[in-house]
Amino acid sequence: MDLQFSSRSFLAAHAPYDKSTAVVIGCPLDSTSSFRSGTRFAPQAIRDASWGLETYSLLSNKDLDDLEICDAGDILLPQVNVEGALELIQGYLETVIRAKKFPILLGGEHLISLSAVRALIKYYPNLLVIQLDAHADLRQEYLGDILSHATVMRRIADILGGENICQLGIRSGTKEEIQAARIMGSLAQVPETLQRAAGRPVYLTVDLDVLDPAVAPGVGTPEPGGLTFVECITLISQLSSLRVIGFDVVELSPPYDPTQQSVMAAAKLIRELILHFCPANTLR
Ligand SMILES: [Mn+2]
Repeated sequence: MDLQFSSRSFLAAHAPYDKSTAVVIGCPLDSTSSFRSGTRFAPQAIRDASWGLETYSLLSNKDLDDLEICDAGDILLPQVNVEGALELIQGYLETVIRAKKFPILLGGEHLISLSAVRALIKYYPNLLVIQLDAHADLRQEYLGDILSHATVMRRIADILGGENICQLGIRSGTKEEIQAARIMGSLAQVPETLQRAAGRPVYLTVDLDVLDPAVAPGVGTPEPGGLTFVECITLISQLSSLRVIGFDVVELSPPYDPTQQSVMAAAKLIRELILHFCPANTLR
């Protein structure tokens, strides 16, 4: 008899670290949420919900069981010392990158993407970031903080230059943010994104609020007028030719959705992102 047990890991992510080609890392940072907190509960909620899915995807005709994924668990983070938490996440990520493993970050609030970029830029100087999000996140500062989920893409632009960011799905921002985005040229459509990202290492950050609140109401800052689930998957599959070297999914806030449809959407989105972008057996 083939004994099978569920676990607290993400679906099918049961490879030992040493043998894995991809690593799931929970980053439950939940410090600067301005409207609705609760993202610290997201990584484990996503893992638990993922067991409601199949490892095989009809959408991509691929199976998680064919990949060597390790779920490393959640990083123990300080919640008040934001810069300290960001440095900690960066350190973990650098270890994973040096081991040539594909990082899969489960947020947490959007600020964790800054740690990812700070780590990746050391190894991929030609890095381009693609952001799927309702919000531009380009404020210079928010409520007196320069480090915030509302400023994260501005901090990333400070590192990479705004021309190395492609923002998709944006439907909210201040006049100043949108002006800044236009000057940087970061607001992009898919064809332009493909052109700019061709041949370059790409980090993909997916804020779950890019989905419509009817699909995913359990997020920190829901914004009406978003993508359907199918539209979001279609968008991701249009990016599948790109050399994505890691991704995060952020801003899920499970306490705001007792129906759990938001966490199921997040888990399925992550399954598809893994199947689209994780290397099969060879490390890259
Ligand atoms: Mn965001």
